[in-house]
Amino acid sequence: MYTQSLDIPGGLQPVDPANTDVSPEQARFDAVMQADGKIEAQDWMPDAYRKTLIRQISQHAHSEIIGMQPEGNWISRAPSLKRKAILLAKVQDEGGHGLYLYSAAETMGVSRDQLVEALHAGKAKYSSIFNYPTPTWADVGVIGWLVDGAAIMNQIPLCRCTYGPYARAMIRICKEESFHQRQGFDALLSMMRGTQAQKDMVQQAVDRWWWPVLMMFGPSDKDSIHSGQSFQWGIKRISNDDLRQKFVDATVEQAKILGVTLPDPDLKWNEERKAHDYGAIDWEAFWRVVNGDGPCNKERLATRVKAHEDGAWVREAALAHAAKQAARAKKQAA
Ligand code: FAQ
Repeated sequence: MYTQSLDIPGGLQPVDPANTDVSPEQARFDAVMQADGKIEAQDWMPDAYRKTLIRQISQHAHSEIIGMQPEGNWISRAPSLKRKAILLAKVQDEGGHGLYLYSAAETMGVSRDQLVEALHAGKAKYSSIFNYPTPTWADVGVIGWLVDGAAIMNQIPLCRCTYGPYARAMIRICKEESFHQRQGFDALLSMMRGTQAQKDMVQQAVDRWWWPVLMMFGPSDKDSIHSGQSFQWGIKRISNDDLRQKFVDATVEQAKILGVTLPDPDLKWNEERKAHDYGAIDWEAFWRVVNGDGPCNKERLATRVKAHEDGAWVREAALAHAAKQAARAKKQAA
């Protein structure tokens, strides 16, 4: 059965085998939902289920691809060979995540070209968090620690999503995100054991990223438009606010080990709730960034479009090679 922390009007209705109003396909789908099973690519599914998953998976894929930019910016300037090798591997992993996720979306009947076109035309969303700059090396460490940390918190429950291809992609992605989070924390720990200037640099980066990271989990539950339906379909398992709370509680302890201050005067342990209270999130700022007016939205999109255009020759060469191979195979078979 579903575990859900949102109050869904009507809740999940039991499947009634005597109900002949629904098609056999719908009845099978409902039974899979009821049993908390998996829907696979070849299975019938309601259009709205398909649409919501294409929306979420493609936004997620775009986030991974655009998300390569803030850290990619530092590959040529990493402070040592070791940090450079780690960062290179991490950024490549994010590119790989984007590819698994585009493949998962393609199993639902949409082409990668369509998805990429929507991104490049500014019609598709990607995570707000990747529209902020990385002015120092400490920002790279903070992305690993906090952004990947938030991503793991949000993505672990997605490993149990009812859509099989997405759930399986998420298992591998989460394993890699775990390495990403650890490497960020490790880089920051080294800096916090260094000079005062290094410590200040880390604190300033934490100050820059803390609030945008809390926004990554999406609008508060009362304003989340998709959560109710996504819970019913077993796509979402834990609400935006509950995940945000889990993240805050886990991060406070890690910040103590690092020796940094989280920039929120209202952040304090609430003994009654057995959780931390935290200050108000500036949702207007969040929506401004989501709607294209963040510090780096234009730059991120322009960089992505240029990279795609510069890579046109690679795609053309791959297609020409594939056509040649197919013609050769056909000739041999004749
Ligand atoms: N940014 O009704 P809800 C990463 C939109 S990957 C922009 O609550 P839902 C790895 C939402 O799309 C990070 N838009 O929506 C990495 C919807 O708009 P729509 C990405 C946002 O889907 C690390 C509207 O607001 N992770 O970090 C955001 O139920 C380092 C209403 O919201 C995923 O995509 C936002 N932050 O819940 C890579 C995980 N939040 O579509 C490189 C999968 C909400 O109606 C470096 N996605 N919106 O136009 C999810 O879990 C969900 O889609 C949520 C949103 C939780 C993000």
